[in-house]
Amino acid sequence: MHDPDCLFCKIIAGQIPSRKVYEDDEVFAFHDIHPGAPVHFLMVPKQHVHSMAGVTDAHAGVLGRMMVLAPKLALEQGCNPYPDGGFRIVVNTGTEGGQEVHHLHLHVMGGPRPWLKG
Ligand code: DGP
Repeated sequence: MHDPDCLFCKIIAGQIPSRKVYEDDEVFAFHDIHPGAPVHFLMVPKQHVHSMAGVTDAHAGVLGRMMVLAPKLALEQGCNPYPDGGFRIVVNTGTEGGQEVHHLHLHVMGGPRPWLKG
Protein backbone atom coordinates (compact mmCIF):
# COMPACT_ATOMS: atom_id res chain seq x y z
CA MET A 1 0.00 0.00 0.00
CA HIS A 2 1.30 3.44 -0.95
CA ASP A 3 0.45 6.44 1.24
CA PRO A 4 0.50 9.49 -1.04
CA ASP A 5 1.29 11.77 1.92
CA CYS A 6 4.25 9.71 3.14
CA LEU A 7 7.80 10.94 2.45
CA PHE A 8 9.30 7.44 2.38
CA CYS A 9 6.50 6.10 0.14
CA LYS A 10 7.44 8.88 -2.28
CA ILE A 11 11.13 7.88 -2.07
CA ILE A 12 10.24 4.21 -2.71
CA ALA A 13 8.16 5.28 -5.73
CA GLY A 14 11.01 7.43 -7.07
CA GLN A 15 8.94 10.59 -6.74
CA ILE A 16 11.63 12.01 -4.43
CA PRO A 17 15.25 11.18 -5.29
CA SER A 18 17.41 9.14 -2.93
CA ARG A 19 20.75 7.34 -2.99
CA LYS A 20 19.55 3.75 -3.23
CA VAL A 21 21.42 1.02 -1.38
CA TYR A 22 19.14 -1.95 -2.11
CA GLU A 23 15.72 -2.86 -3.49
CA ASP A 24 13.65 -6.01 -3.84
CA ASP A 25 9.92 -6.72 -3.98
CA GLU A 26 9.42 -6.03 -0.28
CA VAL A 27 12.32 -3.88 0.94
CA PHE A 28 13.93 -0.57 -0.04
CA ALA A 29 17.15 0.83 1.46
CA PHE A 30 18.71 4.25 0.92
CA HIS A 31 21.28 6.55 2.47
CA ASP A 32 20.10 8.83 5.27
CA ILE A 33 20.10 12.46 4.17
CA HIS A 34 21.62 13.51 7.53
CA PRO A 35 24.13 10.74 8.29
CA GLY A 36 25.01 10.29 11.93
CA ALA A 37 27.81 7.80 11.22
CA PRO A 38 30.30 7.08 8.40
CA VAL A 39 27.82 4.45 7.16
CA HIS A 40 24.18 5.38 7.74
CA PHE A 41 21.37 4.02 5.65
CA LEU A 42 17.68 3.39 6.20
CA MET A 43 15.76 0.19 5.43
CA VAL A 44 12.01 0.30 4.94
CA PRO A 45 9.27 -2.15 4.04
CA LYS A 46 7.75 -1.05 0.72
CA GLN A 47 4.29 -1.59 2.14
CA HIS A 48 3.43 1.43 4.27
CA VAL A 49 3.24 0.84 8.02
CA HIS A 50 3.62 3.83 10.31
CA SER A 51 5.98 2.32 12.87
CA MET A 52 6.91 -0.70 14.96
CA ALA A 53 3.79 0.16 16.94
CA GLY A 54 1.73 -0.69 13.86
CA VAL A 55 3.11 -4.09 12.95
CA THR A 56 1.04 -7.28 12.94
CA ASP A 57 1.84 -10.93 12.32
CA ALA A 58 1.54 -10.13 8.61
CA HIS A 59 4.77 -8.09 8.85
CA ALA A 60 6.87 -10.87 10.38
CA GLY A 61 8.26 -12.00 7.03
CA VAL A 62 9.42 -8.60 5.80
CA LEU A 63 10.82 -7.64 9.20
CA GLY A 64 12.79 -10.87 9.29
CA ARG A 65 14.04 -10.23 5.78
CA MET A 66 15.21 -6.73 6.78
CA MET A 67 17.11 -8.10 9.79
CA VAL A 68 18.82 -10.73 7.65
CA LEU A 69 19.70 -8.16 4.96
CA ALA A 70 21.05 -5.54 7.37
CA PRO A 71 24.44 -7.17 8.14
CA LYS A 72 25.03 -7.99 4.46
CA LEU A 73 24.27 -4.44 3.33
CA ALA A 74 26.25 -2.96 6.23
CA LEU A 75 29.38 -4.79 5.04
CA GLU A 76 28.72 -3.80 1.42
CA GLN A 77 28.41 -0.17 2.47
CA GLY A 78 31.75 -0.15 4.27
CA CYS A 79 31.16 -1.29 7.82
CA ASN A 80 34.05 -3.37 9.14
CA PRO A 81 33.43 -7.04 9.92
CA TYR A 82 32.34 -8.40 13.28
CA PRO A 83 33.66 -8.53 15.98
CA ASP A 84 36.05 -5.56 15.78
CA GLY A 85 33.84 -3.73 13.33
CA GLY A 86 30.07 -3.91 13.39
CA PHE A 87 27.07 -1.65 13.21
CA ARG A 88 24.04 -0.47 15.16
CA ILE A 89 20.39 -0.94 14.19
CA VAL A 90 17.98 1.65 15.61
CA VAL A 91 14.21 1.78 15.14
CA ASN A 92 12.79 4.98 16.56
CA THR A 93 9.11 4.49 17.35
CA GLY A 94 6.63 7.28 18.04
CA THR A 95 7.31 10.84 19.11
CA GLU A 96 8.73 9.88 22.49
CA GLY A 97 10.89 7.29 20.72
CA GLY A 98 12.37 9.99 18.48
CA GLN A 99 10.51 9.04 15.30
CA GLU A 100 10.17 11.90 12.82
CA VAL A 101 9.16 10.10 9.62
CA HIS A 102 6.11 7.92 10.14
CA HIS A 103 6.96 5.02 7.83
CA LEU A 104 8.70 2.20 9.70
CA HIS A 105 12.46 2.30 9.11
CA LEU A 106 15.62 0.73 10.46
CA HIS A 107 18.63 3.00 10.83
CA VAL A 108 21.76 0.96 10.08
CA MET A 109 24.81 2.87 11.31
CA GLY A 110 28.46 1.92 11.50
CA GLY A 111 32.01 2.69 10.53
CA PRO A 112 35.09 3.65 12.48
CA ARG A 113 34.54 5.44 15.77
CA PRO A 114 34.27 8.06 17.29
CA TRP A 115 30.75 8.50 15.86
CA LEU A 116 29.40 6.10 18.51
CA LYS A 117 29.73 7.30 22.08
CA GLY A 118 29.80 4.85 24.97
P1 DGP B 1 13.59 9.12 12.47
O1 DGP B 1 13.95 10.24 13.40
O2 DGP B 1 13.96 7.77 13.06
O3 DGP B 1 12.18 9.20 11.97
O4 DGP B 1 14.58 9.31 11.24
C1 DGP B 1 14.21 9.83 10.01
C2 DGP B 1 15.46 9.90 9.19
O5 DGP B 1 15.08 10.17 7.86
C3 DGP B 1 16.42 11.02 9.59
O6 DGP B 1 17.65 10.45 10.05
C4 DGP B 1 16.66 11.82 8.34
C5 DGP B 1 16.08 10.97 7.25
N1 DGP B 1 15.41 11.71 6.19
C6 DGP B 1 14.43 12.65 6.35
N2 DGP B 1 14.05 13.14 5.16
C7 DGP B 1 14.79 12.47 4.23
C8 DGP B 1 14.85 12.53 2.81
O7 DGP B 1 14.14 13.28 2.13
N3 DGP B 1 15.76 11.72 2.20
C9 DGP B 1 16.56 10.87 2.90
N4 DGP B 1 17.41 10.11 2.20
N5 DGP B 1 16.53 10.78 4.24
C10 DGP B 1 15.66 11.58 4.89
